Amino acid sequence: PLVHLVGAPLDCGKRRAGCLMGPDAYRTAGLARVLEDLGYEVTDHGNLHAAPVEVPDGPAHLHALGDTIGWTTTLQKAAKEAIATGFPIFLGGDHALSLGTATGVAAHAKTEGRPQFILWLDAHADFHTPATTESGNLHGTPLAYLTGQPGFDGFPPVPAPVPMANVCLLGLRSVDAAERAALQQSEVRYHDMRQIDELGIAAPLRAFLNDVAAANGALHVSLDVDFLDPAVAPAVGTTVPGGATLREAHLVMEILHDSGLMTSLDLVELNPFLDERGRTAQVMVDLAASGLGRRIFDRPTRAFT
Ligand code: DIR
Ligand code: MN
Ligand code: MN
Ligand code: MN
Repeated sequence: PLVHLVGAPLDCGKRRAGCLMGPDAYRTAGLARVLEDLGYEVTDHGNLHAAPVEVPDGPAHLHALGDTIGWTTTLQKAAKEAIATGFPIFLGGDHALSLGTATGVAAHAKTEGRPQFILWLDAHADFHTPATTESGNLHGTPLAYLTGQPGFDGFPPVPAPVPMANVCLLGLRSVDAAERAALQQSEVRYHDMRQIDELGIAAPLRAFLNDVAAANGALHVSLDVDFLDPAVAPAVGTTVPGGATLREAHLVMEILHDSGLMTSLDLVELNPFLDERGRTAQVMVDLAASGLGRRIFDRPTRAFT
């Protein structure tokens, strides 16, 4: 099987700089070698750049609108191409990356007659529209865009909007008022950390994956560094305490691999400028490895009864 590594050093989705170094941090942490050791053929496509766009006169509160539109154009096309021949891993870059990657892979799924599903692993809901965002940071908007919400003037049209019911958020613990209201009125599934504390992380994930399998869906997974607790993943500008443990995150990725359903993956929001001796980059590489089949043992050992 073929894995495409697509470097997307975009840093336009929020104000704090540093995510532009993300793709090279993943390379330095050995992502390609780890995947080759798992038996994949790996092609590293290097780092892409934003398509030049005329900077639209958007609302003044939106940060780096033109740059974000340019990246969305580039990544939508790159994602469509990459997923046609293999398993793409998009190396971010901040979460504005998914404006392009998720809509690109969804366009491909549509050509195959398969419904697209989205698993969003994040402390945040990223469900703002340009009209509701208070920060003006467009990394907080990809889920609204990819589900076809209005207000994204100047962005490329969404070729295949993902139905709200096909979206699952896991790990929430920082949701703005407008997002909270919109989510509660929508068919999006969302599981906050409190629910994960009570149910464990496997149960809601398995329920979602059952629906993906029943629909013969394609599954795009978007992994934000801040899904993890800052104690294990400090290299992100928007740390929120009380996140997933290292084992909860690995379990998610291991279950995803067992399911055979994941068709594409974003690794986003890593800010190497904030890291400690590369440990967050290493954690993200290890999680990708679990998602692509790294195992402690090849078969389960006998359970305690
Ligand atoms: C906040 C933070 N909800 C915003 N969002 C994200 O600016 O809209 N932080 N995605 O990582
Ligand atoms: Mn395909
Ligand atoms: Mn995010
Ligand atoms: Mn986040």
